[in-house]
Amino acid sequence: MPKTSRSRMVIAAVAGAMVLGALALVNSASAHGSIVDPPSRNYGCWQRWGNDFQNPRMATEDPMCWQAWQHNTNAMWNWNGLYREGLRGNHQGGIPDGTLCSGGHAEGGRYDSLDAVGAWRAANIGNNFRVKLWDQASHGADYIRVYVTRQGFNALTQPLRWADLELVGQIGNTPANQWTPEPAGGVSIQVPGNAAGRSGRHIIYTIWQASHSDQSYYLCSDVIFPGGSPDPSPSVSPSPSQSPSPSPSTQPGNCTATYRQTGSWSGGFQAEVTVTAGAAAVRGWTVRWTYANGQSITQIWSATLGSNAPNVVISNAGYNGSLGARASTTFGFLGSWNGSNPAPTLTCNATT
Ligand SMILES: [Cu+2]
Repeated sequence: MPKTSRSRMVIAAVAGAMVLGALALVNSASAHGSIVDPPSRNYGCWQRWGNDFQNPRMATEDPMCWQAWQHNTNAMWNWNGLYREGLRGNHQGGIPDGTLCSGGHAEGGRYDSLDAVGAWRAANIGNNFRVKLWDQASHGADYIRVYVTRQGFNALTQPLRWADLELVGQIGNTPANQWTPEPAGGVSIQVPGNAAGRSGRHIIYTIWQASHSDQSYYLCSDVIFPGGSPDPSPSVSPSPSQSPSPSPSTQPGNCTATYRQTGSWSGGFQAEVTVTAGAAAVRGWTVRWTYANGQSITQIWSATLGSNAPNVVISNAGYNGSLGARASTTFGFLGSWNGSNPAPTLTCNATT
């Protein structure tokens, strides 16, 4: 054999060993799990958009997934890695209210976008249901606890707190060899839950205490139980008032707007504005503010961006301009920032 060809083979063999080594690393780093049915927030975003995560349609069709992808793509690529270590079962102590879906800023905040409050895609399920946990690494469980938000909790507007959760199902120590083998690797188990008395949109919160070490997973799945009122959406919103109004008047004071930052990370942030009608019903609204520190809006949902920073002008979307007296609606957006990011002062003008 000529010398050159032999050295190529040696090089190829070394390169092959390096690739195998790298693959082993990738596998051990990613071999964990999540709730896949009804899907956890990031597993669902990965399932729906993993092959198409830069598609701008996601911003309007699936805005909560969009903000998650914008925040950190690794929250989706590593959908199986949302865990904490060493909490010794003190889940409430380690995870502040409002951060339950990120496991209390697990992995340095990689999953913080999952705490964002809003219209996550939700699965329709019955009051007697099962959650399916896919455990790619065959850890098994010391226990799995399944909680559901109490009836009356509003997942569209309220951050998730421990006090909102009620235990509806659990299993104890269950070694992986008692679970069901999965064709794609690892094992799965289904845990039954009974959420009697629930209707409409809720969050299922699953805590999986894995068995191989003190490793606990915190998984939010959005669901809709039978009955209850549907989410507000373009197709079910009332059409604008038909009352004749030859010259619509736009006056300050017909509405108010409040600004709330719901997440922040290096270079980016998420915020939410609540628009509330005054003593009279309104047919449309416009919110204005000035960003004084270089902030800019990058994506918006449930409203129309008329003018971007520094002099921001935002109007209602087609379906949320009509508000009854003192009724509210919200819109959300993603922005960029550098240096400082104080809340601006808002003005709201409504068309009556
Ligand atoms: Cu693991």
